[in-house]
Amino acid sequence: MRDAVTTLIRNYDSTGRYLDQAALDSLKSYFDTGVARVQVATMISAKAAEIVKAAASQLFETVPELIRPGGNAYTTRRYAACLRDMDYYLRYSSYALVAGNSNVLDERVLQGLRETYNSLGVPIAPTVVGIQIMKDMVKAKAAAAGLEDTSFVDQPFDHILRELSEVSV
Ligand SMILES: CCC1=C(C)/C(=C/C2=NC(=C\c3[nH]c(/C=C4\NC(=O)[C@H](C)[C@H]4CC)c(C)c3CCC(=O)O)/C(CCC(=O)O)=C2C)NC1=O
Repeated sequence: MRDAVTTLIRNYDSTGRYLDQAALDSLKSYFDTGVARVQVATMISAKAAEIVKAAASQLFETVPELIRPGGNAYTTRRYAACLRDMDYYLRYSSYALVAGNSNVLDERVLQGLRETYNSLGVPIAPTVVGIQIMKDMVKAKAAAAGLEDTSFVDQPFDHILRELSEVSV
């Protein structure tokens, strides 16, 4: 599992270089957003259950077939599995936010996920919608908490969205 700093050092070490201006600029931008990253992760930790519940409701309003007979989230067990998956995406996104790097998502969440979803018939497109809704909610809450620039919040969510969307096309 890597973060913004270890990834950078690893790259420079592999070619035996001292850190150059580009490296220092990249580190500076990571440290400049450091406190904000921790603030957003703290907010996510405190409101995770609320965010997952609200995002799932919005998803099921948008795609009601999911929870009707024949839908993939129909039955209590599958409904719970769906919310649990959304909680996974949110929790690991909060780790990736603090790390400033998406490696934790690749290693712990995305590896083998498409195969699992395909074999169980879990539809990717509405999963993407659900993650997008959580991203928008987290950004709105961060902005409401007074954060001026929430653009760094996009990174982990967009990473998952990109990786998942690749399979749906
Ligand atoms: C931490 C990393 C991690 C992830 C990401 C993960 C996902 C994951 N989701 C699963 C199932 C599932 N995932 C869903 C999710 C959904 N169905 C829908 O219609 C919606 C679109 C969507 C919710 C947004 C459902 C319903 C199942 C159960 C499918 C079944 O058993 O038939 C399964 C199969 C095993 C199980 O049911 O627990 C895995 C492994 N597991 C992990 O350990």
